[in-house]
Amino acid sequence: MTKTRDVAALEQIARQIRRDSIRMVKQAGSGHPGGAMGAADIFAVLYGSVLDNASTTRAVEGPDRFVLSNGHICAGWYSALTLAGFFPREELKTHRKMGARLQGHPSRHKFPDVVETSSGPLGQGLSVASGIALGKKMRGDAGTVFCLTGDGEMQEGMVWETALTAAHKGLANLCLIVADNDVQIDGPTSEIKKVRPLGDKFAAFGWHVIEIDGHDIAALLKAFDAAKAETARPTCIVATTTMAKGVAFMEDDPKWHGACPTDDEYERALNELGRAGDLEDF
Ligand SMILES: Cc1ncc(C[n+]2csc(CCOP(=O)(O)OP(=O)(O)O)c2C)c(N)n1
Repeated sequence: MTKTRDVAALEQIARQIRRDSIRMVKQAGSGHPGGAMGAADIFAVLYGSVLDNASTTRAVEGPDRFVLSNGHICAGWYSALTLAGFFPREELKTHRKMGARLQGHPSRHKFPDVVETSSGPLGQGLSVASGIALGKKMRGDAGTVFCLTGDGEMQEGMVWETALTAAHKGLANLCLIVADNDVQIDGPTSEIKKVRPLGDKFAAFGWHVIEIDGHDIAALLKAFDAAKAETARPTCIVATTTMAKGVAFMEDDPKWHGACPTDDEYERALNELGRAGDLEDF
């Protein structure tokens, strides 16, 4: 895929990621469509435009690097990786199958070419990303390390230890994106254990904070530009998202954190996302 800053083209990539996520969960009979669809615009902008990784066939080689910390939303990430050409799209149908490279939670052992660190246990990815960023800084290597987390994930104490460390070390080459949909597995994050306001918290920890609508492609492009231009502090992009964005009956319903659609729901979801331009190749 040629990198682009064209908003319409990136929106089309995001739509494909949403369709792929639903298809992958349906084919597996289980999985996590909501977070994957909610982060589709973030994945589309990262892989369709921002990440400097076109010079390698191994996504873990960079110079830019990406760590998916909220591993349960990997259907959307795997889709973005195929669109960026890192493995064949037909492999998407192996998602969550025994022995497959595309495990239901990303496995570094199964797929070392693209998975920086196995994820599923929440809270750990930012530590790994900041370690990679620190190594890069010490070697004087170019590139930015991006890490995606959920908002419920911010309840993990390890995240805040890393927030302290990354600011202390001045890791300007680290960019955290929080997909803040105010939904976690059991209900609204704000009712279970609130984490907002995330921007104020990261600013207090000494981070460069950018708060945006996580479905606004132009705002995402601008935010990633600002993160790459930052020279002193790590950046936290607080991206407000809607769980299962794009399909009205699924949106904002914690049920779709981890559920497989019925045949009827599946058809309705794909119809609402629209079939125009659908690659339909797996
Ligand atoms: C350490 C840890 N505790 C609990 C879980 C179980 N779990 C998986 S996803 C999830 C909810 C996370 O919420 P959020 O980060 O907001 O993700 P979203 O629901 O938006 O996809 C939980 C509690 C886990 N994977 N790891």
